[in-house]
Amino acid sequence: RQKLARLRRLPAITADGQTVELQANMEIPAELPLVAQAGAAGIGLLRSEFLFMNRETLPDEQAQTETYRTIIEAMAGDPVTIRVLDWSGEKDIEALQSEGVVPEVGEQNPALGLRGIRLLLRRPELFETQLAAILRAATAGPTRVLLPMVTTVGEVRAAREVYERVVRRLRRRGERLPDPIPPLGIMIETPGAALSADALALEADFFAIGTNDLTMYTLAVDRSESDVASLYDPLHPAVLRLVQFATEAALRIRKPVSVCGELAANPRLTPLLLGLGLRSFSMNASAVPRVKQAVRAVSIDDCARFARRVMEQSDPVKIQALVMGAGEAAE
Ligand code: PYR
Repeated sequence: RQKLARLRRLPAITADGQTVELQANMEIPAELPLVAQAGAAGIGLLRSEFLFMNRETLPDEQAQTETYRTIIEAMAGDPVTIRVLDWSGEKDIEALQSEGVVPEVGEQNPALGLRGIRLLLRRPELFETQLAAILRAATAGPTRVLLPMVTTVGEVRAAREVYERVVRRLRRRGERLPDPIPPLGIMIETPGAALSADALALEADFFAIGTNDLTMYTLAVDRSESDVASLYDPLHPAVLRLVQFATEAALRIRKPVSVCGELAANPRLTPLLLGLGLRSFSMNASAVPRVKQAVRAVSIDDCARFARRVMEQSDPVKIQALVMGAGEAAE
């Protein structure tokens, strides 16, 4: 077994020479040292909710710009994918309530409610401020913008119109803008998005597959509910087929696609995900060394063969056995 610490300086490259991108998910800037320590090649998912939490007023464009810039600069040339605000009814963000951005009366079913891009398109001033801040900060290094909870091509088109309007406004203001303008991608985290991935891939610049929410919505399971938690299974064939469908839709027209849910953080699943054609993963920083070790241990041909065997199965128990068995063989 290779020392995990030594792996930090080694490239994430398969035994047969395929480069794989291993990035970190980040929730708060305090995690930056961890990201550096883990040897992650950038931030694949920067959740921006922290900017809006524990305060009574919304952060203005300048404050947001400075925070994003600090993070982009700290990554020193490695890319940072910033997910715009993914509020949903169960997230208690006081500033959004006190400034009247979100309804005061809670939704019956927040997971199916005014979440992510749905809220941002209803509150363009909130969306525009965040996009303007990201665009200004992005002069500091490679940046991508990620839209949460997209389910229709219309949402991507509407979001891109807002984005382009913000670019024009900043230009008129005489702001320096990044060249090129950061790509605008989407989360694939509902079965609806996954199954229309071919259409969405034409509109979005990249995909980030969020396997946690995708599993929840596909299997209709909230894993924080103990009575049903055992039904929560990211290896359920329905979830894997959606991941495969979305991945292939992106790859067919050469759009970048990554996985940023917990599936990506489990080194036993690395061969399966590589075998499905995925080459980019974002995970908790602490998981990067073990996943890198798993990447370096396998060849793409073997992974593709293995993925075909897994995808032939329709029984979650057999899939579990295959995947865990392969993991043990690789260790
Ligand atoms: C998800 O997997 O749903 C994320 O948001 C990462």
